[in-house]
Amino acid sequence: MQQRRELITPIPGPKSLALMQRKSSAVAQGVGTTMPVFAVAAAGGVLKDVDGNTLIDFGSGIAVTSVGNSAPRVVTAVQEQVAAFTHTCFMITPYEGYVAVAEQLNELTPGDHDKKTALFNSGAEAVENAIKIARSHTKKQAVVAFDHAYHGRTNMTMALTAKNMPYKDGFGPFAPEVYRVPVSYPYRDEKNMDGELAARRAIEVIEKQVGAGNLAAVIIEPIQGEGGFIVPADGFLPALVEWCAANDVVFIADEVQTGFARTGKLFACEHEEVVPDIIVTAKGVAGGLPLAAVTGRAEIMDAPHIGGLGGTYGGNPLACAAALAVIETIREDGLVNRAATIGSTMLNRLHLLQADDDRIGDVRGRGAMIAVELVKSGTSEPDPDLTRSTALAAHQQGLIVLTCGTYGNVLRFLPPLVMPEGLLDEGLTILENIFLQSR
Ligand code: PLZ
Repeated sequence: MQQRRELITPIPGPKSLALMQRKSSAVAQGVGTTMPVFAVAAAGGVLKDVDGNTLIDFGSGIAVTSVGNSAPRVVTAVQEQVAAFTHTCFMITPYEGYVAVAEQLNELTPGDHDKKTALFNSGAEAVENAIKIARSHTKKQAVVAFDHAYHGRTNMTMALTAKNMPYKDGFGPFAPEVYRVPVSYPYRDEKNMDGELAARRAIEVIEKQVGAGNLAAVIIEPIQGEGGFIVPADGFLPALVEWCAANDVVFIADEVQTGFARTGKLFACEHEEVVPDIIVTAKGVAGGLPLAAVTGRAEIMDAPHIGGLGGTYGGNPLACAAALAVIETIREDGLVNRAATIGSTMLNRLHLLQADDDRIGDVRGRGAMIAVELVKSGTSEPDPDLTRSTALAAHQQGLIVLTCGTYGNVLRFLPPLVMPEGLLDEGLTILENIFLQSR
């Protein structure tokens, strides 16, 4: 596919608008739309719509197509698998692909201890299972999650998720025995709040309000995703891991958004040499096919009885074939380093922009997971309106960007790691011009 932005109609174009009308009539409105543009093809750094426009993709379908859409090795692997067999159910008659993915995950995830893996379909389903496993292992029930956390839309994961609108409103009651504690949010914490102090603040709440004797697991995104691309202060994650280890509490890293080379390491935990007891992965693992995994210490993973874990489709053979191709692509094409380079380019350009524009309160992130937090000029008061209007202007110019954040004031950038340098620069220039023009 041609790696070039090309707009031949307004965005959205007439065919997209017509399809949006059909969508509105046929699809439940609860399933929202960030950008009313219907896709027909995507590859490398671009996505083509039904009207023939080609857009630059700074979203990767929310950090999923890290190896690029329809990446060549993924296409071949899935085509071979789809012609061989599409499903047997791994719990009925197993197949090698599932085992091979488990072996790879056991090998590649942080820590050199014995590990085991179980596969599922979605990030939320994997998080649910991580909690089941931690409870089974510890024989305890409480779970601690953090302010600004996002873990999914199922009942347990809604309980773990912090933000009410749009994820939880009206959908309760939520799973019990979930407790929320403060995270480290360097931009909004008091200035003296370093990582260790922030960890102590969280641990004090845990000890006072939950009690280690009741606590099965602490779950955290090493960089919070939907909550606003919040990178905790150095030392925060290691201090939590240490406390968990000393208190028979399973430390679960939710790397659904940060995993698989996204942050310039294979896993975001590696930035601080954090070794989680359980790591949850999804999204980037299978290049767009639905796959998720729970990988952890063998003795923890083997706590549930035989038959206690599973699901009809978990570790579907097409998704497993895709995952093996993704892992090969990341390794062979050096995508971990590529993510780090994308990160330096984005951070440099955005810091320059911030120096001239005091509505950009913070520039943060790691690798190809970068965001700007937008505020009212010269304050730290969130500006969700500016965030919305900036994203809309980008969309109209053929640049796919997403927003996030508890206050709806974070513009986030998640380009595929195969984004050509020229398109990365062009996307950043579009953003710079939007900020210049809206001043
Ligand atoms: N954990 C850290 O980022 C999914 C959600 C989009 P599923 N994030 C995108 C939306 O509005 O639904 C996510 C995540 C983290 C878990 C999940 C859940 O993964 O595959 O969407 O279930």
